[in-house]
Amino acid sequence: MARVFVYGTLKKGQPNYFRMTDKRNGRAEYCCSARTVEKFPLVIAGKYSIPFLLNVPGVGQQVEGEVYSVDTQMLQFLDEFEGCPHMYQRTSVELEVKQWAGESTSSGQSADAPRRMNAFVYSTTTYQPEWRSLPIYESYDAYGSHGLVYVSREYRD
Ligand code: PCA
Repeated sequence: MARVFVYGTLKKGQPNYFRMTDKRNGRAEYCCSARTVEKFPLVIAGKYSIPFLLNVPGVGQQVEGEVYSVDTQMLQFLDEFEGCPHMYQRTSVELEVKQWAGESTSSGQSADAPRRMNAFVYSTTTYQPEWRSLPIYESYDAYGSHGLVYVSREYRD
């Protein structure tokens, strides 16, 4: 099993979450909510308003997301779905755990549960230079007040 940190359309409530729960793609089990230890610029870019974590550590904000434990089939599916390695590259990132699955907000963190971990993330170094001047977000929401409408793969031309 591998761990994947998702920060964009694959999060719960976001347009591609259903792909994580579709058993034909493999298995994904929710582990925790987390944020990157380092800052990264998270931007919404291009004519399809796609979220990208630009692989420029130290710039932007700590990025919020969710960690899933995935099997090799799901990892392969995600690589293909994310256009890896052309559009995104799968790299490793250090994370601070916010909340473990099944843990209530009031109970706080269990003493023996790790507070930091590494996971794969789909980030990019192959972006257009002008994306560096786009607004940055700490948490992506396809339906947020930015008003940028995410265009699903199926509708792109
Ligand atoms: N899907 C991946 C990368 C960006 C996107 O929309 C994710 O949610 O992490």
